[in-house]
Amino acid sequence: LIYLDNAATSWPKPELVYRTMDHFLREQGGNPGHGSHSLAVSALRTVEETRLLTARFIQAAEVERVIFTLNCTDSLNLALKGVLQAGDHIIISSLEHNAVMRPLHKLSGQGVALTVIPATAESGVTAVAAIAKAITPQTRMLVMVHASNVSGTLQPIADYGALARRHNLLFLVDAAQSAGHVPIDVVKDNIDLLAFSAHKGPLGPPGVGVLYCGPRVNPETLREGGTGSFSESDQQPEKLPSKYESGTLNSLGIAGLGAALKFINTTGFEKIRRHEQLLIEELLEGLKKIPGISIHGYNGAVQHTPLISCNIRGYTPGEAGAILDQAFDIKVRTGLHCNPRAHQSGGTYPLGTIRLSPGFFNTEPEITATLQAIRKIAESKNR
Ligand code: ALA
Repeated sequence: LIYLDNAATSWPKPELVYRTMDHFLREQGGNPGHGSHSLAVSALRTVEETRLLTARFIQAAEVERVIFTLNCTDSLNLALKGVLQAGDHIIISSLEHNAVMRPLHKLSGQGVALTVIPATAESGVTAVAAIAKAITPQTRMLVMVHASNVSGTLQPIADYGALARRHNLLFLVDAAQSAGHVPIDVVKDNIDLLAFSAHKGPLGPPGVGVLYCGPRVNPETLREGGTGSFSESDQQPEKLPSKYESGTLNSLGIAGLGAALKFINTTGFEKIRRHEQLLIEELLEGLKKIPGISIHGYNGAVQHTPLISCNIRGYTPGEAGAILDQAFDIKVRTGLHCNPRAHQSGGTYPLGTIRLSPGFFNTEPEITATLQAIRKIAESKNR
C-alpha cells in the first residue's frame, strides 16, 4: 500500500502517538478538569502539556490562548461566527476552503459583507496590493488560507499580517494545510486567529482542532456548558481557555497531539520539511516527463506544501484515482477537495484533480512506484 493522501489526513502516525494514546486510555482515563482524583489530574496534566507544546509550535506567547476544538472547521466557525456581526465587511481570497466559505455564506445572509480577491493566475498567490485596494472603513477582518489544499501554494501571510495590522483589521489564518509543514509564528506575523487540526501536518489523530485566539480578539462563545470551573455560576466563565472548552474534551486525541508534537520536536522540523520537499520534487520532476499529464497550480518560483494536483489525459480524476487504488494500491484524493472556487479559478472545475500528497513517512521508492503506475495509466490512453 502506498498512502499519498496526507493532505486529507496524515497516515501512518508516529509510533509514539499510537503508544501514548493506548497508554492514556488504559492508565490516565479520567476527565481532565472535571474532577480532582488522581486519574482526572493525570489527564489534565497531559492536556495542559499538549497546550504548552502547541503554543510553542506556533510561537504563541500565552498558553491559555490555545483553544482545543473539534477540528479545523470548528475552529474556523468559532473565529468567524464568534467575531463577525451585521455591518462588518471582510476580505478573503478565492482559494478559501468550504470550511471558510460555508460559515461565511451563512453570515452573509445575516448582514456580513464579503469581498473575494482572486489569486493571481500565474503564481497562485493572492496579491497584497489587491487586498489593500479592497479595504473600506467597514472592513473588520482579513481571512486568508496559508496554503491552498488544491495546489499547495503557500501564501505570504507575513505580508498579509503586516497589512492587516496597519489597517487595524483582525487577521484570521486557515493553517489546515500548512501547520506541521512550514513554521508558523503568530506573534511575528500579526495573526489574531489561527486555525488548524491535529491530524494533518502535525501528525496527530483526528478529532482535535486548535484555535489560537490572540489578545486583540474576544469571540462570543458558540457553545456553553460545564467547564469544571466556576461551577456555582450559570454564566459561562470568561477565563481562557475554559470559555471555549465546554463539555468533556477529546483528551485522548489531545494526548495523541502532544505525542505527535514531541515526535516533531525530537525528529526536527527541518528534517521533516527537507524529506517532504525531496519527495515532492521527485514527484514533480517525474510527472513532468510523463506524456498526457497536466500539473495544476504549480509554479516553481513559489513555495509549496508537499502536494501536487494533476490530471491524466483521457481519464476523469475519479477514474484515475480508482485505478490507482484498485490496480496499484496507491491512495490519492480526487475531485474538488471541498474547494470549488480554487478549481474555478484554476480551470479544473467541475471534475477537479488527482491530488498526490506525500508525507514524512513516504519513501523515495514509493514515489518511483507511483510514477511508474501513473505512466502505465497515461500510456494506455496516450500512445
Ligand atoms: N480538507 C481536507 C482536504 O483537503 C479534508 O482533503
